[in-house]
Amino acid sequence: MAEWRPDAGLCVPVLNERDSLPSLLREIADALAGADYTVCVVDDGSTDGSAELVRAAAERDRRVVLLERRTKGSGCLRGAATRAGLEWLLAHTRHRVLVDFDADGSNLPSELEAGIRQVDLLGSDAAIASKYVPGSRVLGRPLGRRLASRAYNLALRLLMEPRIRDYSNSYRFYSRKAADLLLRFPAGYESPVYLVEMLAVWLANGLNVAELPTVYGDRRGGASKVVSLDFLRGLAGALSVGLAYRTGRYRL
Ligand SMILES: Nc1nc2c(ncn2[C@@H]2O[C@H](COP(=O)(O)OP(=O)(O)O)[C@@H](O)[C@H]2O)c(=O)[nH]1
Ligand SMILES: [Mg+2]
Repeated sequence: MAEWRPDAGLCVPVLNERDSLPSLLREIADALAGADYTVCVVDDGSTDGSAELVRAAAERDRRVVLLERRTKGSGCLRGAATRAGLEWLLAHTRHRVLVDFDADGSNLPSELEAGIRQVDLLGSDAAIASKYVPGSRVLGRPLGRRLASRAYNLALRLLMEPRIRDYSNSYRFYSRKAADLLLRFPAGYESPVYLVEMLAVWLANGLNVAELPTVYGDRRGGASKVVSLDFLRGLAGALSVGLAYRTGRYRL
């Protein structure tokens, strides 16, 4: 039998990440040397030259693709950006596994292969790089943010499925089947609440979701786009997704 090669489409939402993008693209290429992959970067009008940087990378390397969205409004639109990237990857590639990956240095490219393998070879429909399973570590995150994340996840475990420990990490791996299922639901939240909705769709429809240990570092540079007001809005949104989950709204 031929040796297994990772095969994945990575979707990377980007807003002003010029400082981390060059090393990130290099580290992804190193981690996936020998793999069949595409990195789809979705930029929402960065003003720091991120899009130009990715465009130049795409000219050198056909595995890198830049999607530029003309967005209106303010706040974090990362849910919509991720969905746009996912639609592009499903329409333009045949990758067997899709990966959501942040550009700020929080997600380690060295974990890509294990996540892709979990879905492609080990039978999970989706795998979350989970901050809260044995073996995981969270580095350099301020205490307030850690506590907020713990409380947020505890509330969601109580409302949805207690066995899922991390509803908020966006570093995720999933099959085309899981991706297709997401697209059968209208886009809901644009903010990070979309992360909870993705899980609501998968869990409500009996998909098999695994959690893998991860080392989560806080962003390496630049500013988070999530501010306190976003957090409160996010909490309200997540709780309403949790309640809708309980009433069966996400079941097909
Ligand atoms: N395309 C796009 N990307 C975004 C937007 N907001 C955040 N991002 C990207 O999404 C990823 C995670 O954002 P971040 O601010 O680190 O959120 P946090 O990890 O929850 O603090 C990073 O790669 C950001 O550049 C947005 O409105 N549009
Ligand atoms: Mg981040």
